[in-house]
Amino acid sequence: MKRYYITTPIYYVNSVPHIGTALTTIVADACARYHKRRGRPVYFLTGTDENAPKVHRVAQERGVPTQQFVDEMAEVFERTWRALHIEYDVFIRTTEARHKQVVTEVFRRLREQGDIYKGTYQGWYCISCETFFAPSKIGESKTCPDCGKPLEWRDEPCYYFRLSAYESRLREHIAANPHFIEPEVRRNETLGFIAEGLQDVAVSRSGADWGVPVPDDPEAGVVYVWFDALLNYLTATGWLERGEAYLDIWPPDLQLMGKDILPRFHATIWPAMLMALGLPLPERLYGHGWWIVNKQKMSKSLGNVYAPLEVAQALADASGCALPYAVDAFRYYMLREMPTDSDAEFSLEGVETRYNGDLANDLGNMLHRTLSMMHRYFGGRVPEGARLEAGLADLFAQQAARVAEAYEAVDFPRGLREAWQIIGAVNRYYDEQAPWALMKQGATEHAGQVLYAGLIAARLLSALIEPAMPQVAREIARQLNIGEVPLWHEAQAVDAIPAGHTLQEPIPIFPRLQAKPATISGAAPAPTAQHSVSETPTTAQPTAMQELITIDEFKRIQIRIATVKAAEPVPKSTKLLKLTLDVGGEERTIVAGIAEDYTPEQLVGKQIPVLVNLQPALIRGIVSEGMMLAADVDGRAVLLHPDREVPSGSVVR
Ligand code: ME8
Repeated sequence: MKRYYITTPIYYVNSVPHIGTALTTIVADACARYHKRRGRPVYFLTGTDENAPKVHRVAQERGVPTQQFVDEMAEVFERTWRALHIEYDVFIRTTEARHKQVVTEVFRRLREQGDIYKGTYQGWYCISCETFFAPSKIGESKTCPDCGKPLEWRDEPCYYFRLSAYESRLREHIAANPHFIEPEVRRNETLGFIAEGLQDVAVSRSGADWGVPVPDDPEAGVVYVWFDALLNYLTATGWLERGEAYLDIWPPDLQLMGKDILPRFHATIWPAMLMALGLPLPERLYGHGWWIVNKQKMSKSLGNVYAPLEVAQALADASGCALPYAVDAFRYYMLREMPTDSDAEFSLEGVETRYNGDLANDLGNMLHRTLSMMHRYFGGRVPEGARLEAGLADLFAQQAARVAEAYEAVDFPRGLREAWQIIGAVNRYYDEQAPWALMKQGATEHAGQVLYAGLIAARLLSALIEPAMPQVAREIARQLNIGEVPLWHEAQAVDAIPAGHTLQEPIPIFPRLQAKPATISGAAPAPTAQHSVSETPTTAQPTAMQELITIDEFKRIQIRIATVKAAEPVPKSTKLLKLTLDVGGEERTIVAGIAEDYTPEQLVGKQIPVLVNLQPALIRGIVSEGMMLAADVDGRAVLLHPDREVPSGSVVR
């Protein structure tokens, strides 16, 4: 059976992994895991692009032999991907002998059949993008049309690949295969690129001494790095040494990359090379958008490049979450906020908001309250007669189908949103049915039935979220005591946890972030809370469990005395006031619904209790960082004051 073949680009090793390369790799890993969970054999390839002139140049600048440099850097990539729970089947390196053999063989074949021919190259080259540009694309400034850096003039004998000969076949293929290039915006970009007319591509560089030598012509230098790099996808299937057997992997089913390397390289040169070789083309090329930071492109000079493991570690430190689960939380953020058609803003505040909202409040809380009540009321054993209500069973099945549909389309934001509908449904069900009240009334069997919904939902979710959060999925399965995370179709069974089944003690997977928002930002760029907070429904607090809490639970609530420094009405609202508070020397903004009971003047200078560790919420465009507490008298707010003036920031306990 042919394996479902998924690839990421191979990354240049002159810089370390960042949230951009992590995005493509995590999306690929999530796709690979999803298809495996569906029971399909998968072949997942990633690796490093090591023959580029810029890689050689950086090694030289650092005074390290280039081979040693690429060895060390490839190791950094492999270590990082493993730490991010990336489960690739093959890690390819373009300095491997087997790859160089493939490049040599392809070059020879295409030259023999006339698709590669010798000429001279006169023109401009961008070493940063490793790209030759036609004179028509370059203005007076002689800077790269893609990255803006200065171009180098080249005047050298050179081999060309006859790309122009494939223009009409490429157009036809794209027209006949609507899923060949996704999302649609990339397809249009590619068609636009082809419409400008395809020129033959220079595929050798003379005078270079790092890379794959042009076969049988030592004077010609080395093979152009993109011609070399694209062939990695073929090398990894064993095309050269496995005879027809390589067809158990080839062609790629899904090639993932960022939008910058799709139209010209992956959707034009690459398929044309395969057409020239007479090989089947990839089924689908998917180009995601870019992360931007503070509305700007990430770049070393701006100092806004984030390292994925540092983000995960900071999240673990700030929350007390175990590192593997913080890594999964980072993966969740990457997929939930993934830029698909357009670019998306990456921010640490966004990571925190998703963590506290979707993971601690929603998923973590649902699992924890289900298992806690199961232990409290039923000694941790599934009671007799528990079964899932038909309405919920239908909803779970429908949501699982929607998640699958979205994952197939590489639309993880949608897939995860659909999965979270299940959590919302269970939390609402608990609130409506109030199993704690049922227990008090002696309706034990009914209470068991209600809680069974949480167990079945958690089991199903372990499978649905596994592509995004593999370690968390495993931990859910462990706490449910069901062994392995179920396969996709097994996960749909609504009676899979039998009466008498023993559950493990609940252990919170995602402790709520205790410190105030933006704790993990540290040395990070200026906050961009606006974007990330607005994506989240205003503090979607989980439906509170109407039952007694422990002293430890109470200790997690931080209330402090704040002094109101300024107060003003919120535009277009009759109920809201924006308060600027001093909390022990720290300034905070909160939005309070007391405009009908107090004027701004009555509030300034007052000391009031404020819940300070509440997840921030975006209210009428204002980020509210806490909640003032007041007595509720028939729906009217009545202020609470300390008995005498106290230092601002005093703890209330
Ligand atoms: O291009 N947001 O390698 P590369 C999202 N070696 N994705 C980003 C990004 C950002 N801010 N910055 C970079 C190469 N990327 C070649 C590939 S394949 C035969 C050869 C993505 O190390 C970018 O779009 O420059 C691309 O998919 C990947 O990181 C490239 O990394």
